[in-house]
Amino acid sequence: MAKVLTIAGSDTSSGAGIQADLKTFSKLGVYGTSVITVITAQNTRTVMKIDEVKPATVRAQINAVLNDISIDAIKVGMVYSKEIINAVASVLKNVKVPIILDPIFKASTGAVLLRSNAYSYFTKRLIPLASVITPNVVEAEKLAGMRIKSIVQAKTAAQKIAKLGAKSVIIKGGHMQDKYAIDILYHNKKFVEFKGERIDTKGLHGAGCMFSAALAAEMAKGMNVIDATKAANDFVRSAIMNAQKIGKGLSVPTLEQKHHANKLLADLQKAVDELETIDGLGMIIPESQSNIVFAKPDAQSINDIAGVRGRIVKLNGNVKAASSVDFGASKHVASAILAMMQHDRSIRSAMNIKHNERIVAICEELGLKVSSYDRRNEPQDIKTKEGMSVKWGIEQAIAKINAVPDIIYHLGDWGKEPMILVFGKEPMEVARKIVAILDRYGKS
Ligand code: PXL
Repeated sequence: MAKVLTIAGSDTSSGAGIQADLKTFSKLGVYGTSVITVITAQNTRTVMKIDEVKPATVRAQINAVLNDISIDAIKVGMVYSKEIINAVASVLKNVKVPIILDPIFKASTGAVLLRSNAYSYFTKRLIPLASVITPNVVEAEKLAGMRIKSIVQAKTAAQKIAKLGAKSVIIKGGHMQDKYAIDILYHNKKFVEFKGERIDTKGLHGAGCMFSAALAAEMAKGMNVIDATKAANDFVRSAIMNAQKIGKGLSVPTLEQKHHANKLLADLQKAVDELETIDGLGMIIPESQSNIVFAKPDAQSINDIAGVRGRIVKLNGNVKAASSVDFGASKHVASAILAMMQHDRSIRSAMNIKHNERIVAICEELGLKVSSYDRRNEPQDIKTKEGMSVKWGIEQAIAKINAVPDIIYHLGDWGKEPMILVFGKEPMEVARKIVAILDRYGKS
């Protein structure tokens, strides 16, 4: 496993600093180690106190890691004082692995994070050790001693910063257009531009730390600086899109729940894409069309369950998603999975298909556990309650075989089309079951 070291400050709110770095490493599948340079007392509103770790202790921490663990890349974040800079530089000057230097001058909340008398030490002792330096526009303006208002100026600034001794320079958001932000990478005397949808990082704390941490992680895995920049950009973009208000002040980019939510949507979309490629799938889609759903592990309501907006519809014998996947996009199939999850939390995905006796027989031939319920037995008081019918039916079907089935069908009722529900742990498993069913059905 690739191993990374971050040398940075502690942020009590975990939006930036050591805590953000370690979370980033973990998300990107590298092993993270950490050396703490300063302890900040801060939250999402303000930095209240900065306490320096003794320079000898900073040096000892770095040596403790490097003397034991074979580190593949090092990120340097907040260093604060000339004493700490000297301690860090004295050890890192003998190191051969890529060093990613993230200039940290000022907090988004305004606090000074590099003492003014330490600035010359930062440029003279640390920048020459950097494989990559990652300033934002404001930091790049200070380092290059010029204003940056255009792409041309950003490129000039990158060249000036490279002259301070960094091998590669990335100026983040080097040029802002209405819709796009352009990062400039200056590498081997050439420029590479990364044009992305403009994402507003105003009112955000910690995105820069995550970017340099992600860059270090990707380079530790062996990626070149161009690919690593692209990957780090994508990673931070997703963290920023998931930014949440954790406290009362600035939002922080998050890699937690909402990122999982995105992963869940992506997994569902993948299964939908797969279903769209299956020839003849339209054959087993009911008149009222289909949906496939995927529930969050702790789903409590249909808003915690993703489905295809506008359903999956028949098109020329195949199927097509009417729109994208989203939470709360399904009512019926989502209600079914909610009821199912009351009995088995691991069954989180389902899709409805057309009912006929042949399809039920095929499910049994395939060894799937099949159960059913009869809508005509549904009590009147349940029929009139929105969303209760499906729940009642699932309960009936589970009780009938005293187990959690793979397949539940019902034969319909006045105005209700007969239907089969295919269940699974995740959407790809459901898609595989559907493919197996169709395979036999198409041959019969
Ligand atoms: O976001 C810059 C940053 C980096 N490192 C530490 C910080 C901050 C911002 O407050 O506290 C430790």
